Amino acid sequence: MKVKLVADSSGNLLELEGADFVSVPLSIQLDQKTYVDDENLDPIVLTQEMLAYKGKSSTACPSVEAWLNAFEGGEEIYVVTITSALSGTYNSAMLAKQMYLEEHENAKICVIDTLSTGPEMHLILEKIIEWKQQGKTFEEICEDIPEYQKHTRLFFSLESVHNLVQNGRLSKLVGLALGKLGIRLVGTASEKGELEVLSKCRGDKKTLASYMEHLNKAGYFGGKLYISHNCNEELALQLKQNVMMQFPNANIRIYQTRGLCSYYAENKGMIVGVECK
Ligand code: X90
Repeated sequence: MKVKLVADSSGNLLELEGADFVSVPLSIQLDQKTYVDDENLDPIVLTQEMLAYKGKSSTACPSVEAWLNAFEGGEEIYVVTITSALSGTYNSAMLAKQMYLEEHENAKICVIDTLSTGPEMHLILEKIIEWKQQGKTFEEICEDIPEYQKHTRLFFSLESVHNLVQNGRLSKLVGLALGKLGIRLVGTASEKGELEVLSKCRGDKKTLASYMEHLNKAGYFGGKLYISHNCNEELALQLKQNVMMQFPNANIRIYQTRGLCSYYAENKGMIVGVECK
């Protein structure tokens, strides 16, 4: 059985160690220009152009065709998507699954709605690789993923929610409250897969304290903690330092967000995926 792992580009991954992996891009539209969130996109340039651009902008989920291309050649396929509460990505992947199975009777496809995004998707993908290496079957993996999802969480901090509000992914009221300079919104992916506001903080120090508080509340125990940030390695490194003080053996990774997450997290936004008790 040829095993394939596929995720939409909100997972911020272009490749994945130990797997035959394909990233399926969402796209971002500023003015007349479309940015496809693939390896050719420079998220730093996108962020700069976003800062300079004052007009309307939007995003679009992958087409069914794009998913079908990614599935091609796969016999045992695991598909990891951004939350279906905020994007049509999961739906288009489910349609593609149906079509692929009509053409490939012996193939098996498991589509996972992460009810989250970014680094939490990364954690789930790595867990699938680990289980495959241990020899778990397709059926076992499909059954065990929801169990693993109970032990992962997503936290984020945003300096601007302009693009989330503009695209109807967050209420205008929250956006207004955040309008003041220097205020960051700290939040989490809710159980329903929506944005949930946890606190509003002024400055990096309070933001970091808020992360630590919520990590501890969630039962973070020093396992994997993957930090994706948009042009804010400084804050990511500070969070790493804070976490290491409490959990010296924490498994921490830091990386730049790709296009979709850069667009919604905006300049200086940070998204953190963690394993919890
Ligand atoms: O289908 C589309 O056009 C994509 C829409 C995506 C909308 C939300 C993306 C959020 C990305 C922002 C911080 C983390 C929020 C997590 C909530 C579950 C990142």
